[in-house]
Amino acid sequence: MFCYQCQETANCSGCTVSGVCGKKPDTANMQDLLVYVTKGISAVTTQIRAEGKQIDKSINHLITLNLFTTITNANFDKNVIVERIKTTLKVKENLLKEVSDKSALPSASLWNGNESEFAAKAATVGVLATENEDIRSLRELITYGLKGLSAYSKHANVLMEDNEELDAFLQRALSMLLDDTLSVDDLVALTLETGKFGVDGMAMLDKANTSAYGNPEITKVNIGVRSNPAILVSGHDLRDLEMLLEQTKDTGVDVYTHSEMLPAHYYPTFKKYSHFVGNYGNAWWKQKEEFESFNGAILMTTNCIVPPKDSYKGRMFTTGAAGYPGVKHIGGEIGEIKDFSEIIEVAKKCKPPVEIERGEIVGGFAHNQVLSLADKIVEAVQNGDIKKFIVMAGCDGRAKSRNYYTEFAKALPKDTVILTAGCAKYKYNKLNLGDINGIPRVLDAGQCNDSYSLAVIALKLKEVFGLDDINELPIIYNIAWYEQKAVIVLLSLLYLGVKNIHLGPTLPAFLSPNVLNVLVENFGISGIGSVEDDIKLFFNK
Ligand code: FSO
Ligand code: SF4
Repeated sequence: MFCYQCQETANCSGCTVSGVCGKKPDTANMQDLLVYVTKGISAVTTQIRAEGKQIDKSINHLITLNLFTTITNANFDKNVIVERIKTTLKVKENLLKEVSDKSALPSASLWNGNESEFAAKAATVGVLATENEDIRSLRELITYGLKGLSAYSKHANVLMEDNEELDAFLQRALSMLLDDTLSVDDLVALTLETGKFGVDGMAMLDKANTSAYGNPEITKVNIGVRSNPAILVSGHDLRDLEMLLEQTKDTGVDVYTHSEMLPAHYYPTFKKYSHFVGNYGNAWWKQKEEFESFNGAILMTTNCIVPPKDSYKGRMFTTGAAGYPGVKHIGGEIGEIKDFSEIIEVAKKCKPPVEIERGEIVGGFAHNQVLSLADKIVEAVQNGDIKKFIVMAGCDGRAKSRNYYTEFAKALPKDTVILTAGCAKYKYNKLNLGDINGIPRVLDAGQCNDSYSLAVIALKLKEVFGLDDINELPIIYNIAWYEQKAVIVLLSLLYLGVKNIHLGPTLPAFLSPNVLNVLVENFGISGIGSVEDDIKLFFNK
C-alpha cells in the first residue's frame, strides 16, 4: 500500500505498511482500485456528455459515493469497497454501449476484471503509478479535493439538491487525471478550477441545509447529560440525524451529537425535538474514551471513525459512506427513509451516558447570523475594538503538535476574534475567551463545509469596507487540516483569491517541493511556527 492523503501519514511521507488511521493494506489497495475505476467510468460519462447525451443522476451519485467512501476514516470495510468496484465496472460496461467514439477513451475506461484479478490490478494503479513527482503531486491534490467535494455533494444530494454542472466537472476532472499529455501548468489550472467548484459545492450544500432546516442562529448547546438511555450521532449527515430524531420521538431515548454533528443544534428545525439533548465529547479522535463512557448506541454517519474498541463495537452502527468490518451498517439510498429501529432497540437496553463535562458552548455564527450582526461588527472594527479576525477553520487530530492551536488561541490579543468551522474548533471552543461588545471571541460557523460561510462573511466585509481585494481585510488565515474535506476548503479559498494562508500542523506530504513552490509563489502559502513566533509575525508583537 501507499497512502499519503491525510495529515497523519506515517513520518510525514506515506503509510506503506498499514495506515496510521488503522486502514489495512488490502483495504488501501482496494481503495486505489476503486479510485481508478471511478476515474475510468468518469472518462466514459465525460465522452457521453461530449457526444451530446445526458447522464442519469444515479451515475453521478455512484461516482461521488465512490470517492466519499475512500476519504480518510470513512470506510474500513474491504468488502464494501470490493462491491463498489464490481458495481462500478458493471455500470461502466453498460455505459460503454452508449459511446459512439471509443478511440479517445483511456485504458482505465476499458479495463474490466473479476474479483480474483483485483489485487494484481490494484498494485499497478496506486498513487506511485505516476512516476513524475510533480504530476503525481498535482494529480493527488486534485483527487483529494474532489473527494472532499464528493462528500459535500452527497450531503446536498440526500436533501434533494443536485448540480449537473458540478457533477460533469467532477467527472471531467477525474478523467483528466488519467491523461498523460497534461502538463504541470494544465494541472495547476485544473487545481484552481477544482477550487471554483469547491465554492459551488459548498454553496449547494449551504442552500440544501438552510432550505431544509433554516438558517443557523446563535445557540447555547448543553454539554452535560440527562439520565435517559441515548444515541450519539457523529459525522456530518444532517438528513440522517433528522430521520433518527423523528424515529426516536417518544421512545424514551435521547439523542446527542458528537464532533462534527455539533452544529446541528444551531438549525431551527432541530430545536423542536425535546429529546435532542446536547453535544457529548469532543473532536473525532477522542472517540475511544468518549464512546465508551457514553454507554449508549452510536451512529457514525460519515468519517471520522477510529477503529472501535470491543467494549462498544456491538453498540456502534454505520450508515451512508461510513463502514467498519463487524459493525452493523444501516442501509438506505438517497430519497429513502432509513430504518433506525435496530439502533433504537439497542439504545433502550443501554445505561445512560456518564457525564464528562457540564455547561454550554455557543455557536451558530453562519453567514446569515453574522450578517445580521454586521452593523455591530463593522462598528467594532471601525472604532478599533476588533483589530483582527483569525480564520482557524479545519480539522482537529490526535497529533500533540496540534496543541499549538489551543496555545495560539490563548495567546491571541484580546481585540481579536476567531472565525471557525469544522472540528478544529474543539481545540479552543471551551476556553471561554470572552467577548468584544457582546460579540463572542470564537464565532463557530458550523461544520467544515460551513467554511463557505466564512468566505461569504469575508466577501461581505470587503464590500462594506469598500475594498478592492479580499486580502486587504484584517483577516489572518491559520488553518488546521487533516483530511480531504479540508483540501477542498483550501482550494476554494485559493480560488477566491485568499493569500498568505498558514496551514498546519504540517504541510501535506503529497505536495512535491516544486508544487509547494507554486503555492508559495502564487498564494503565499506557508506552514506554522511556534506560537510565540507566529504571534509576533501576525501582530508585530
Ligand atoms: Fe473533522 Fe473528520 Fe469535518 Fe473532517 S470530523 S476531520 S475536515 O472529517 O470533515 O472537520
Ligand atoms: Fe495513512 Fe492517512 Fe492514508 Fe490512513 S488515510 S493510510 S493515516 S495517509
